[in-house]
Amino acid sequence: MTLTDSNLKIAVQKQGRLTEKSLELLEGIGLDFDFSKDQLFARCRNFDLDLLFLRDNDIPEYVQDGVCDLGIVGRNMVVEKRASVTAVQKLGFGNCRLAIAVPESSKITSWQDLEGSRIATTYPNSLEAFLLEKKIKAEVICISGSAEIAPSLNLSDAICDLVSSGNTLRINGLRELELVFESQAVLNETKASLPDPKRQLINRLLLRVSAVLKAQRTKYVLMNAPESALEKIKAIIPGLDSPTVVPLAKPGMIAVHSVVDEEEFWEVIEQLKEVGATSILVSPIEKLIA
Ligand code: PRT
Repeated sequence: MTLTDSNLKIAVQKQGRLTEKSLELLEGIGLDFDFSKDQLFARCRNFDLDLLFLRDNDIPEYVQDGVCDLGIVGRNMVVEKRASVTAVQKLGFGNCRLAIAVPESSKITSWQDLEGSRIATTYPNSLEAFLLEKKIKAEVICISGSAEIAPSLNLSDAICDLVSSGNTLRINGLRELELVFESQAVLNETKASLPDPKRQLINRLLLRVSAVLKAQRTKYVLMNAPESALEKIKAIIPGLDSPTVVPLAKPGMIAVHSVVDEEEFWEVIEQLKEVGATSILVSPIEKLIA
């Protein structure tokens, strides 16, 4: 099997923290692949698309150079590689932050104290940009992994690394000092010019991605309420355009169907109960196409 030029090419991490969720997303938008563990690319059975499995630090450049049309990778990698790509969609997984940390016992208590210090990192470009912005002169020590060990080996006074739960810092006796930036997995598009058929394929794909992500962020809500409460309910949940309202067999009662954002879900439910909604039924949404 070989790659087809006219097919859309999308890169995902071959093996790592972003792989499973990236493949889940692609399956969630209806793409059907057949591949084995060691394959470097896979042909999609029901869309003109090839999936490329790459190291995550190679993906930003592949997308920048147009070798791949799209790529799923952490924002941290795009920033570090200074890749010129278009971030088309934040994907809501792979959440982490690039942060500076120091040993618990360190006299360094704020970023200003980093002046003259040695900072070990696998993110030299991002760290240098941070130091430049803060006008701090510090020695950047590039290492290829396990930055957390550097202070105990007296290789550095601080580290700059990705943090998610903070457990690795704690286990290694480090405390977080300063946020450099937040990151999550992002769908990136090449800035290279693309022929019209490929552009159309991208648009079709993006519509599907946004439908799945919107559905993940929302819940379908169905409730009974007195007809007199309708205006108040409408004010609480504006819905997609407006809620669906169905009269019930009991006079003066209605059923209202709508969509509620996951983030404000509990506040909305509490407010609905206050204005008289009962039998509130909540279900997940598979896809939401506005
Ligand atoms: O082999 P390849 O080059 O493809 O991948 P990799 O091994 O370099 O990367 P991988 O799979 O570890 O991470 C891929 C991406 O996941 C990163 O580029 C981030 O976008 C994202 N991500 C999210 C993370 C983390 N969370 C994370 N916690 N990447 C790494 N970590 C490491 C961090 O470096 C530190 O060592 O986890 C440790 C800290 O975790 P906590 O939970 O203890 O704070």
